[in-house]
Amino acid sequence: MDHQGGPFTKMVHAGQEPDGTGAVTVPIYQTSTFAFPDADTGAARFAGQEKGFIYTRLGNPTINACEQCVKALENGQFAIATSSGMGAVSTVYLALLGQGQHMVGTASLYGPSRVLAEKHLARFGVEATFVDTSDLQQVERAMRANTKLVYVESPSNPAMIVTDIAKVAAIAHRHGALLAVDNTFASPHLQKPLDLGADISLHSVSKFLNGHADVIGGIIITRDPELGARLRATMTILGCNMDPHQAFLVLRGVKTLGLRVERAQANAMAIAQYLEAHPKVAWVRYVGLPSHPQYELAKRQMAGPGCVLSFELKGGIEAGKTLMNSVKLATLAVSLGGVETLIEHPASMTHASLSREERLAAGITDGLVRLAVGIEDGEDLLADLDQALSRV
Ligand code: LCS
Repeated sequence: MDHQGGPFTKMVHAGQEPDGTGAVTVPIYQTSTFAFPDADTGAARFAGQEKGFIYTRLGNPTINACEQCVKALENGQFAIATSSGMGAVSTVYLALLGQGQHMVGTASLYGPSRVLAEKHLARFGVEATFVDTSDLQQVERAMRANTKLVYVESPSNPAMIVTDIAKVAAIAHRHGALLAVDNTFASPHLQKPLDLGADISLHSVSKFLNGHADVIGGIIITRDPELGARLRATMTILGCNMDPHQAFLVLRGVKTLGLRVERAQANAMAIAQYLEAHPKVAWVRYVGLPSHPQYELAKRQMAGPGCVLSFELKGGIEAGKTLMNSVKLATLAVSLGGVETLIEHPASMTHASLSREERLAAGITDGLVRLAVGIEDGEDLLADLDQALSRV
């Protein structure tokens, strides 16, 4: 029942059968620990010989339902929910990398995902090389004998670079490495990395999966039992578990994932076309525009171009600031993937932790503005941008 049906059916039902009470909505099991019927059962649960809950950091029915649902959306076998997207990234890195080992990543990653590798894991002897993963030759050249992980964000935040997941999976596997894909920007509705050959897919659930800008969370999905067990063991020892209340909100948000993404995507397409034709706009980077360098690849790999775009005004960062200060409907805030439209400046906000050289190499120019389009009326969003651009 769980894993059958189309994507919209799975969003509403997967992992969410009524429990013994008949509750139609999965209840919030707000408990830290679970009573054992007797000592032998407690011991058997700890030994993994008997199924059953023990302690919420290790598992909980509400969190479990959230994991089952998202896992079904990406055709995975195992899912591990985490306290945040960074909790998911940390779990993947720490589960797969050790002293003397190396990872290759997308240069234009979400800033902290890169900083975690380059500045923190480096202290423990892990090496990292960040390249433009849309260029397969750069990926191939970066691989070393000790490369254990290739870590791709596609589309990438905020340069919207698209990486060929199937081809990078083949490179990684040929070198004995695993491929993890941060699928946050596409969401499970538009891209299924495991179907394309990735070993791991992960998300900041704070974005599209939850969708209402009221939860921080993350999730990791895989098909491999050994990998699933290793990732879960790492998450529980790090202690970056999702909370039952978070899981309840995410389950509620996921029910409308497809509806939200499809509507926001239609708005994003209209805005991208409007901006590309505007005389004050220098360039627009949107996966759905034929001007995007990986437009054809994205059409093959994704079910749609998504809801986020970046652009730069001819007047550079000063013009961009005027625009960001002049919008009235769009909100000046970081994050994305919610029902509301958000606008931000990556160089001074989400990607300020990278050096200017690193940002430029990753395609994040000083004047780049990121627009995460929501589900408002498209005409209202266009009118808002139009009045803001008239002030530039
Ligand atoms: N991966 C991607 C692609 C992200 O965009 C983010 C957050 C994370 C991981 C981390 O997730 P978190 O821990 O925040 O749940 N991206 C943000 C952004 O672009 N603006 O604010 C946060």
